[in-house]
Amino acid sequence: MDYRIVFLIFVLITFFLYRMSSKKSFFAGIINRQAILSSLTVLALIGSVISFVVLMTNQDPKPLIRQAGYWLSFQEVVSYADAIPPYLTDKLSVKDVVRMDTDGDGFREWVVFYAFDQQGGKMPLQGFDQQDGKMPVRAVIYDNDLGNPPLIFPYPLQSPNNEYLTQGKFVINNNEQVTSDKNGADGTDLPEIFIWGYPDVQFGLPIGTKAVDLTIFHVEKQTNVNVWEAPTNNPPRYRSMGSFHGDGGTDFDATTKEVSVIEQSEYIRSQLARRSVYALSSVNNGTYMDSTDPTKLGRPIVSTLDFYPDPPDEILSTEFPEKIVLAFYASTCGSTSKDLCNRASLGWKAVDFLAKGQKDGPTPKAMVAWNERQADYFGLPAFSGIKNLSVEKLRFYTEQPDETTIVEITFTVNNSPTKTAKFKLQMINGHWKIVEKLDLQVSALGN
Ligand SMILES: [Ca+2]
Ligand SMILES: [Ca+2]
Ligand SMILES: [Ca+2]
Repeated sequence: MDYRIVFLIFVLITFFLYRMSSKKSFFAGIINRQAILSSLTVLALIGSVISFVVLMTNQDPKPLIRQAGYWLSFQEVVSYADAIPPYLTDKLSVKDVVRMDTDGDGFREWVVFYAFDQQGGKMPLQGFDQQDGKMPVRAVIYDNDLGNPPLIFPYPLQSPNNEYLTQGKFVINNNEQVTSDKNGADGTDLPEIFIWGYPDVQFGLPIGTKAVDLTIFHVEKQTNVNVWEAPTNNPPRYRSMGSFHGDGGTDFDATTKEVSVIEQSEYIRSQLARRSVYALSSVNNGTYMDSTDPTKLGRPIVSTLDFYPDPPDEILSTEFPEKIVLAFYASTCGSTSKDLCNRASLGWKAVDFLAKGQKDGPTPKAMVAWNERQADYFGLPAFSGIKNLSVEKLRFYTEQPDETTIVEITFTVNNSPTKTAKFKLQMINGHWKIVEKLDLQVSALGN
């Protein structure tokens, strides 16, 4: 919940009621109109103050509300926070309890999110965030559909590598179908469970915030046909299908069922990022995991360095030489695809990224290769119609005083083995241009 919106609503109501109570004709004829409006104004004002305090201290009020409900019920409702035994309270706290029908039987299970303290320090007040909000979070679904009388039984939402699901803020939903099967109570196709993590979000969750973590769970069909029997979690009731982490964002495509992951940290200076796309693998039980090691993600169908979020409008004027090299290779693509060739539609011309040379001077070697159609000079099979272009690595060297620099690119194209090429670039009339290919051993430019 975004408490900024709650605060705004309370402030607006307060002002509205205050205005109303000062108008003579409003609610005419109602006895004690003034008294009613004044009480409402005071309530709205209290709401404004409380939501303001919540905003200022970045505390989640829901644990307090739950605790109040627990005491008001004479402690007869189940409180997951109070159910933690004393010897665990230092290490564990309840972050949230979500009521949600996770298995399609019409009953809303309890999804309890626990924060773990790994440092061994004292846990903050039950459910309250620490100031940086970064605590490993795990989740457990408590269900009541087996046993006589019913047992409230925990089914953990275990990530494939038994790691925590995220740190900090999270969202759970089951709005998406990843696999189609008959795993529901009466043979229906249950949607999968998504847990999105937002480790760096402090206040609520502003609309449009990109999730950093995503773990997807498949609900296994209830194998215990005798509802009187005690439940077990072997095999796991909720099986993880994939766990993704990308500091630049993690996204699920509802049409293709592909998950794309953006990793930004390596190339943050030039707004480049590694974009990886993971597809469901039919070999490994219809998950995203590796067929031989189910604790690891399978190989992505695409993994390339790319402009992030988009290339600059004036690509030729970029101040980052590595972007020029990346754009040169992208400009040789034939048609748009999910790899670096997703930039094919931009209409870049390969020759524009090459140095022309001085009038009457020698033609730079890269331009000679272009003129003589020697695509091989760049490690390319041709200068156009390239397919499956993925860039594994870009290395850039410090710029020299004479406005030259080196960029090294490691890439694959048309599914051929990985190649590495190193280029000298020069700033000419405010534009970085590729001058010539260098020996791979060269690590500095001479004069
Ligand atoms: Ca249910
Ligand atoms: Ca159930
Ligand atoms: Ca499904």
